[in-house]
Amino acid sequence: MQEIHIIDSHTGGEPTRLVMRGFPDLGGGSMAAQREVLRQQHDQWRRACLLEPRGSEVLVGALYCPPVSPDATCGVIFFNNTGYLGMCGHGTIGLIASLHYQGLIAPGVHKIDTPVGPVSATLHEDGAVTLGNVPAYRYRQQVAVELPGYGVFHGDIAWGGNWFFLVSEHGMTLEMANVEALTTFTWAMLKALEAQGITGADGALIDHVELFADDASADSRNFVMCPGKAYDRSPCGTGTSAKLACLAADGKLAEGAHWVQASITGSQFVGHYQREGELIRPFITGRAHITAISTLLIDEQDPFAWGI
Ligand code: PYC
Repeated sequence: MQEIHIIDSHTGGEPTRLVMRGFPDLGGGSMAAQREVLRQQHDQWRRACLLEPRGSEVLVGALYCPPVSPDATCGVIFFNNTGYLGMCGHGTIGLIASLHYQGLIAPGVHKIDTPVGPVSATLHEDGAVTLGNVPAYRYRQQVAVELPGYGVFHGDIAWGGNWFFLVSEHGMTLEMANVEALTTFTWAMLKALEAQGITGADGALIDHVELFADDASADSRNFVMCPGKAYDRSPCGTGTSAKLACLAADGKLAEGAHWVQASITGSQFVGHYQREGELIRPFITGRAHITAISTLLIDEQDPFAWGI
């Protein structure tokens, strides 16, 4: 039997499965280099942890790693049912809450190394967490994409730690009752972006689509489609960062002013930004709740030991 020691949490409804022990050694180097070793040599561990029969497409995994920077608390590599993420906002909030629950960190500011650069995470006395994300920016404005069977839509392309296509005019109703249609629509949009060669900087794949609508108790409500065809139950930390970059670029939100982003489930993040030259530094505040501490067992006799 192989054992993977995990702690599960959710942030605004979106689950994070933090792997504390059990994955193979990744040999050191930068977090990006370690993510490549995991991807190329040990990907079955990601699959065992997140795919059926132990997981589902909704889970985001976070591998707890030793820090790379001398002043960092730890490093982390995020992954999901189909592959690996650059950064993950809700996952960083889940990571901090999970480390605190285990008595490994105290309230204060923590530097966390990620494959796309260091981030800060402030654990407040009341348990809330503020992520200081990697710098974000809008790359292109109102790019047209044609969706077979739907029509032509326009969206901004922005980096918030992952690549996003942000659409405000879409004609869809952003309500839980409409999740199936929203999933079909945004998945078609992700595929159309790829097929039509619409990318982030340097040809990077846009792997998240974000739709916006009005919300009665927030500045906006979103629906975020993630790379593994699961929608984000939280307002998406990297997606909210991308949104802040677009708001800043449009002059619609002043530096330091608060933006309340609601998700399709009704959970909320509060964001603001600081200017850093042409880029912005997004800050996202949310809360995570611990849901389980357990040990995943991998029985080599099991035909589905490494996931379905
Ligand atoms: O919160 O950044 C986020 C995120 C990315 C994918 C799922 N959640």
